[in-house]
Amino acid sequence: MIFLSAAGLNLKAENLIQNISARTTQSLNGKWNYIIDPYETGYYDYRYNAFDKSQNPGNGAYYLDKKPKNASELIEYSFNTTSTLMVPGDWNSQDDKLLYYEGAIWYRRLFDYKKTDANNRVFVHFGAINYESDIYLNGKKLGKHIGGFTPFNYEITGLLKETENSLVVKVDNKRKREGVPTLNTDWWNYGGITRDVTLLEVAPSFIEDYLVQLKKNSPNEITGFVQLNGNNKSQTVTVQIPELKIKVNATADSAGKAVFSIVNKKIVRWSTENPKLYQVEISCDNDKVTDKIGFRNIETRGTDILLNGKSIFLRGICIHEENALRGGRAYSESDAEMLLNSAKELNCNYVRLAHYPHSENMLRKADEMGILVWEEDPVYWTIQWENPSTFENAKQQLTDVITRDKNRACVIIWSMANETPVSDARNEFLRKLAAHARSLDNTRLISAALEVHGSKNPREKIVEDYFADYVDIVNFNEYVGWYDGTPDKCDQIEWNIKYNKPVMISEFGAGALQGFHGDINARFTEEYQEYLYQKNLAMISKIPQLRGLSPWILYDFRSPKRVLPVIQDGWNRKGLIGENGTKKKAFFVLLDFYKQKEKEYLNK
Ligand code: GCB
Repeated sequence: MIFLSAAGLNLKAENLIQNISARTTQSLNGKWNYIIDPYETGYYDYRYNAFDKSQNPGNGAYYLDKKPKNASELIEYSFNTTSTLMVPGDWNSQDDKLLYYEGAIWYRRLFDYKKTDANNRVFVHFGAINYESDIYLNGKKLGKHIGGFTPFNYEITGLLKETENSLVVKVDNKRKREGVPTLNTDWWNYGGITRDVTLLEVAPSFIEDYLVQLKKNSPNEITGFVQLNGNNKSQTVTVQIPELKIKVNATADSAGKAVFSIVNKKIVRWSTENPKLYQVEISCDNDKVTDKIGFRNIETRGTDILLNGKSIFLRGICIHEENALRGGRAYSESDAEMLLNSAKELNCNYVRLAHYPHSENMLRKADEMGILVWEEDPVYWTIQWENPSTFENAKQQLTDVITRDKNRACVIIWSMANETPVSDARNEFLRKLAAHARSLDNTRLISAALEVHGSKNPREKIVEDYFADYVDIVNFNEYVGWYDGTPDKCDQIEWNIKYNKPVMISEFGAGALQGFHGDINARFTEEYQEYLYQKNLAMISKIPQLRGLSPWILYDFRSPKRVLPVIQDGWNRKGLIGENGTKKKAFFVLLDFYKQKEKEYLNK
């Protein structure tokens, strides 16, 4: 989260509030009025100065949400008479003329709010807005947020009225060279308020955040903290897990942080076969939050990945945050269910959530369904490695996803980046990012999707990367048979991977139009894709350290880079399932492979 005040100064981000759904809330989802503003007329005056930095913004500033007081007053916009967009939701799939739109759109929502207690505090929480947003309540700026896939919140206690509050959000999804991600990606740049907007009401001193997880390498010691927010910080907090008869008190320090540790021999650990979640209750004087939390250990030993001490093979698949069947960004519980059910049908025990943090619903569903998860910072391809603000941006997005999901047992891997070109600046960037991730969370594994290199020997494939020394699992993308020859090439490959660490293939794949049939050598047929999967699975099985894979990708997904008429028409066709929900032939090849792998690892 990066905040700029109206004066353009960097301010400390407001701390994220944990577990919104367990609070007293009022949803602001639904219809919001909107104004399309490609020239940012409502943001800049005619000298290109931002209205919200001016002492006297006048009638042109849309965030003031003005109405003419009489017939002669000049106001050249109106939210009251515009059409509406649904929130949450991307704008591209809601209005034909917005399909390719990249620019600014102003959203406005009116609401009434009556507090349940006059002393309480109220926050507005956004699940995600892509990419940059300026937020205003009742004509006052709350802040600016950068980053399209992470949550943020502002306190609005002092600005709130009982009736007719005007919440105005300027959303801008223009791609930027210095952004994270940058200009060039292979996915749709969905704009809008893409996740829930929620008002939450809390006591004057309340539980802002908490961590309740097993200590690294310990099967029976739960450690963590509770962070309080408010004037009365030095309180006693209580953590209870009734099913385990656990009740522990801890006293917060002057900064409001209470740390605790609980040893209990009866903990049933969360696993993919038995995704056990416990009801955890955290309370202080005037606040109580309950959550469902699983406890598990994850570590690597030599070339093995151990879940609760047992060697596992990660039977995975990559997923974009898109619901091809409905069209548009995925965000809801039912979207998460649909995507993860498809992964289950493929006999997956693991998903790679590419290429940015997905909605919290995905993680909560994966926790319930017993699916292990890779989460990824949107450090993709060629971002500006030497730009300090690009680094700060990537670091903040990583901080926010770790803050949000640190209590989810399903999350086992934090991924720093995808297919980034090796250079000194990139190496330093990723090294610092990984060190930061470890400083925030030492219990999970660090990885990144690296690349493969050729050598003078045309049969040899080398995985060698400065950053591989800093990861727990060496993951790499390879496209042998698609961008690199045809599937028969797989038979020739000799792997040269020197690392004594678990190795996984974070991507391989081939495009196929569902229902398009032909020869195994004909590109874009289901048969080509099926053959490529057969050949690739045989090829990667020769890697002795192989402990998992996540082929590219579960569903076909939209990408403006994919322009081939009839075959692509704006879709990346590497899905194992077509945009209509029909499984392609390769789906069943991978399913068979995963059934075998499951058997093979049963008694390890
Ligand atoms: C990749 C990228 C992924 C692309 C995919 C493709 O290596 O990581 O974002 O969509 O290849 O289809 O080319």
